[in-house]
Formats: sequence, C-alpha cells, structure tokens
Amino acid sequence: MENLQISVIGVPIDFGQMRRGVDMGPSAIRYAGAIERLEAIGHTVKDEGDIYVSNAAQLEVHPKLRNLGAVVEACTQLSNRVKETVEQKKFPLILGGDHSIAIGTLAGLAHHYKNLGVIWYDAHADMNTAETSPSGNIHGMPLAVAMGMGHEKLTNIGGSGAKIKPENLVIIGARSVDEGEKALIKEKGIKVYSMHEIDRLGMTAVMKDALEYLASRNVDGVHLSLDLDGLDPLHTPGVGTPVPGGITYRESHLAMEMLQESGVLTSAEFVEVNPVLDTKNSTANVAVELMGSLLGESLV
Ligand code: Z70
Ligand code: MN
Ligand code: MN
Ligand code: MN
Repeated sequence: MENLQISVIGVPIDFGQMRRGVDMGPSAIRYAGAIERLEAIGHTVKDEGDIYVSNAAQLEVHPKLRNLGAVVEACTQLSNRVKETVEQKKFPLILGGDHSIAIGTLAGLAHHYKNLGVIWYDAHADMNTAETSPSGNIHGMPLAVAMGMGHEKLTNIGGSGAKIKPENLVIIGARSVDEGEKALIKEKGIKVYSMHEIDRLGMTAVMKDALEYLASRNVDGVHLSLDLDGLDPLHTPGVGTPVPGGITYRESHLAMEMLQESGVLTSAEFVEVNPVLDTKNSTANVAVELMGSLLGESLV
C-alpha cells in the first residue's frame, strides 16, 4: 500500500445546524486516536490543528440561512487550506464539525480536480437551498452549493461557479430526503444508493457499482464525505440527526475497505460527530476505526 503524507485539518464549527456541541467533533476524533491509528498503518501524518472559528456566531444573520456569515468565514479558510494541502501533494483529511464544512472542502479540492468524483455517505442528501430547506440549516445544503446552487456568498467560496458535477456524485445510505431534494436528484439524474439498494443488493454490489460508475466518468480524484449519521444510530449515536434503519458497522468497514482497494481515493472528511450527544465517545471511535479501514489497515 502506498505511504501517504496525510494532513489532518479540524473544523470546529456547529453553526450549520441547531444543536451545539458538534464543534467539539475534531477534539473527540483526535481523542479517539486518529493520528496514532493512521501512523500505525505507516502513513506520515501531520496534525495541522483547527481552523479558527469564533464561538460568537452572529457575523451575518439571514432569515433562511442560519449563521450564514460564520459558515462563509470558516469555509473560506478551509477552502484555502485544502487547496494548499493538495498543492503540497498531501492527502487532506478533514475533521468536522457539521456538514456545512464540505462547502469549503469541495471548493478547495476544485482548484486542483476539474472532474472530481464524490462519495457522499449520509442518511441525508444535503442538497437543499434556502428556498427548499425545511430548516434553514446550511449543513443540509453543501451538495447544492457545490453544484453551483444557492446563495452566492456560499457558491462564491473559493471562486464562483460549480465545484462538482452532478454526474460525478454518488450518494450512499440515503433515507431522509426532502421533497425539493428528491426533485433535484431526479432533475440531475444523480446516482443514489439508498437503504433500499443497500438492503436489496448488499454493500459489496453497491460499492462495486459505485466505483465502476465513477471510473466510467473518468474522474481525476475521489473525495469521501462521510457523515456519521449514515451509519445506524445503534453504532453512531453521537450525531445531531439520528435516522433509524442505517448502514451497519460491518457494511461501513466493508465500504471503506473496498474504497481503499480501488486505489482512487484522494481526500476524505468525517463530519457530524457530536460528543455531547454521544455515549463514551463511541461515535468518534467508530470514525477512527473507519479511517483505519479507509486508509489501509489490514485485518490479518
Ligand atoms: C434536512 C435539512 C441534515 C445532517 C441533517 C436535514 C439535513 N434535510 N444533514 N443532518 N447531517 O434540514 O435540510
Ligand atoms: Mn460553538
Ligand atoms: Mn450530511
Ligand atoms: Mn446526515
């Protein structure tokens, strides 16, 4: 297995949604031993620390985009950091924070990858705009923003325009999708493996199909954005929006291992770990275990 130079970047933000505490996600994941785990595989790991996020949120108040200013500020910084990391030929590993940070990650990656593949492992489609959102929470919007839809303060982060193509996106684990998101998925023909496909085909077939699909798109890199609520809350209770009937622990390890085997992964982020809602840091522990499988830990 290839020995990577991994740069770990924490984004301690909880302003993309309503439940405080997910800003402690990066600490919880580090506490669970992320750095040591990846070093043990043989990678060279540099903990770059956290992006600065003020705890006093109210930079800009918007009626339909909660804490818009704070999210824009954090994502702008993150975009720059991710861009620099890729330029240095290092593998960006981003720790959230709520899923709004993916706006910054994808903007940073887009500077380098012009045909990026994205695997979105999540109970949700995160494809709302201010107009379709039932909540006003920006963590429900990063994919729409990355496809160039939404408030221009968000779509202009890291440069104007779309950062990813809808046909290069694969969603895995969806089971709580809003009406506006369903319409967008149909309109753009987005590849979604919902819990139905996972149950029906099995994770092996789902991952094989997803990876073949991205390969057929001739992607120049693959980013994994893993929301811990993609897993069943039995395994990852420390998330703001637990949705029953999720992906199992074992299926998730298998998915990570297959992604590792494919050799196409170029960056990853783990988001929505909220230690305040967790049981003995189990959600951060699962995140770290999945990072191990994703980045080449062997079982035997
Ligand atoms: C809903 C919304 C969401 C995560 C919840 C929920 C979005 N679709 N994302 N938890 N990670 O408010 O837009
Ligand atoms: Mn906070
Ligand atoms: Mn999400
Ligand atoms: Mn989610």
